[in-house]
Amino acid sequence: MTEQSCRLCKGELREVLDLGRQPISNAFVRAEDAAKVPFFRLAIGLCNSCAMVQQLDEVPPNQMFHAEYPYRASGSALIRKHGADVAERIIQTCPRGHDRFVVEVGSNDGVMLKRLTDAGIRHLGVDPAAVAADVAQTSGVNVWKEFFNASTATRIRDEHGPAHLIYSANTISHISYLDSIFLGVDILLAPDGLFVFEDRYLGDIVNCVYFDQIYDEHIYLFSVRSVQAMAAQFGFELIDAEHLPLHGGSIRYTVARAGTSKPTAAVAEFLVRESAQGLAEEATFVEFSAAVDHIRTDLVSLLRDLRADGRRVVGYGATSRSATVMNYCGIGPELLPMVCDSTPEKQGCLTPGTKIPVCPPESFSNPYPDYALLFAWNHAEEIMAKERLFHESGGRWILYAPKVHLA
Ligand code: JHZ
Ligand code: ZN
Repeated sequence: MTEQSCRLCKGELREVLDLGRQPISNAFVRAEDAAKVPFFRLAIGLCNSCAMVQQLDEVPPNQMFHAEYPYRASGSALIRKHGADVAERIIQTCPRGHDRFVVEVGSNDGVMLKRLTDAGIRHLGVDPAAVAADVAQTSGVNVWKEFFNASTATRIRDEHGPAHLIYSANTISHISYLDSIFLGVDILLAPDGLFVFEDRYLGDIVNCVYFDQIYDEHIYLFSVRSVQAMAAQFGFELIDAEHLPLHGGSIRYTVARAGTSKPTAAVAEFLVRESAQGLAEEATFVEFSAAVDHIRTDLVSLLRDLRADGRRVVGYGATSRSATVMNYCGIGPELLPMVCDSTPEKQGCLTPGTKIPVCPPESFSNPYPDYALLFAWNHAEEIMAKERLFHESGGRWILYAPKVHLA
């Protein structure tokens, strides 16, 4: 089904980019199941009223976020540090002697909640990715293996009382039914509680042509303006926005019940910058689309030239984002015979749609290829340090945003 109107404010949605037919981005399956991976149309639209950028079509949530969902937040040192920093901040701001209750929506393998568990803070993670939740539970984290919504929120409140903080990283923008999410927050949150969520930032996506941030799971591409409108629509208020360098640029949004806190100057400053950047204008996305098209032309011709020269090129990081790049550009095993990835759940499987074998990182150095296409560019520092010998022995990294270039 294609949406004609904004899921949030019912304003008119204008299509601004079509990335074609795409598979479920995290459908890493064995060869015998590769033909069964479902496809959908990946296109985004801009709401001419609240400026929310969102997908026109959507994949049913349980096709994406099921028990075997393979992403593991703890797979990167950067994310482990981030989880620890967030937990530390929560611990520091918990008034002594107060019984605080923290709920995390999309707690994955417990990368953040583990720290709260160790600090003795009352908490609950909610995540339908049961196998990842098992990892969290093994380290003592409390998790409900469910989707968060108004009904889950009611049951959590009945069992545990109100939450003082509802935190979420890289999850809220993944949920199409945000009315039920905000209703759940309204039910669960204490009167002076805060709803804090972090998500990829549209401003960085547009600025750096991170078109691979567009895939099935990212139903919405948030901006400060659109989140402010969304919060207001559900009786809440955006009171702070903080830019984070994670995932190529994210924002931590702090939302409170309307009228309970004064918004910081940062919110107004972001709105001014977003308006200068044209984040609510179709013309901005016309330019963005042209840049995306350019990347496809340059990347495919580079890979073809290297193949013609007899060079060996492999992919690094079977990210969700790589599904968009490979399927949009038509990069299959003939151009990229393998993709290395440290996630055991992805190894031995094929990349969705393009059917490239995913191999453990040990295959990378055995022997080193001539070039490596870095899909996990958000972990470039960590990966390049780990694979220092590759570069030292003459190998080159291929990056594709904002333009195709070598490093
Ligand atoms: P990474 C997922 O996106 C899905 P993905 C989700 N939609 C989202 O928003 C973000 O996470 C938060 C591998 N790797 O983190 C592991 C190595 O091989 O960019 C991962 O498969 N070696 C919820 O999938 C991939 O790269 C390494 O040294 O785009 C990175 O995936 C490191 C550090 C990673 O998320
Ligand atoms: Zn709207």
